[in-house]
Amino acid sequence: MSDWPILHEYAASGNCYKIRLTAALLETPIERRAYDIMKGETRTPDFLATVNANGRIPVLQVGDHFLPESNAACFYLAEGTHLVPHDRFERADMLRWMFFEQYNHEPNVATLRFWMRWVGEDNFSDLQRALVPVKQEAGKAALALMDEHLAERDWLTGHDLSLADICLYAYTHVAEDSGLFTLADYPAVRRWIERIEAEPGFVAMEE
Ligand SMILES: N[C@@H](CCC(=O)N[C@@H](CS)C(=O)NCC(=O)O)C(=O)O
Repeated sequence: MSDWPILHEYAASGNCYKIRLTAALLETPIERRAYDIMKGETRTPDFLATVNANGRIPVLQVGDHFLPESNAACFYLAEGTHLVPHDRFERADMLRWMFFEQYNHEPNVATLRFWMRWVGEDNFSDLQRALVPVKQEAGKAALALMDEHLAERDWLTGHDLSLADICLYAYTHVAEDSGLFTLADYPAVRRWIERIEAEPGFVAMEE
């Protein structure tokens, strides 16, 4: 086993991508192990017993330790670097946006991307069909809140790029994949996306 952290992942997942992007921006080498979530490879008894009892990727493996939850993995890689603000309030504010991502943004913007592109409308359950407009409305609210905030500043917190930007970029820049969001409605978000993509070391998401 190498000394590098190992990312257990599914390449098209934004939650996995945000960890690869953090590692790339920090020039931190990581190994990658692929699982096909469409074939239930994160639900096998072996995966549940050894990698993540919650049956999901991403998981960052550090030696014998396994760290599920994408934003925790980003934090593990970035602590002590320029991607985590030194100022105490800004550091907490960065976490605020990372919690916002997991509560207000990802369950709507990312879930609709997965439902529309991977599951397919023809295969929706009644519950999924009923939830689409609810999640679309909530996703729009999350994007509008980001847009309003970014209209007056370059980065979500402080004066520089931080994990808050990386974690929210992951699913924001592909929000249109679901066909249910239009990024042109959020001009400040679009300019922020361009700023992130111009960062030295930036790597694009993989399909
Ligand atoms: N809150 C978790 C979400 C993890 C998650 O939902 N992973 C999805 C892919 S993005 C997954 O593993 N799905 C496969 C499954 O649930 O079986 C994180 O941020 O890492």
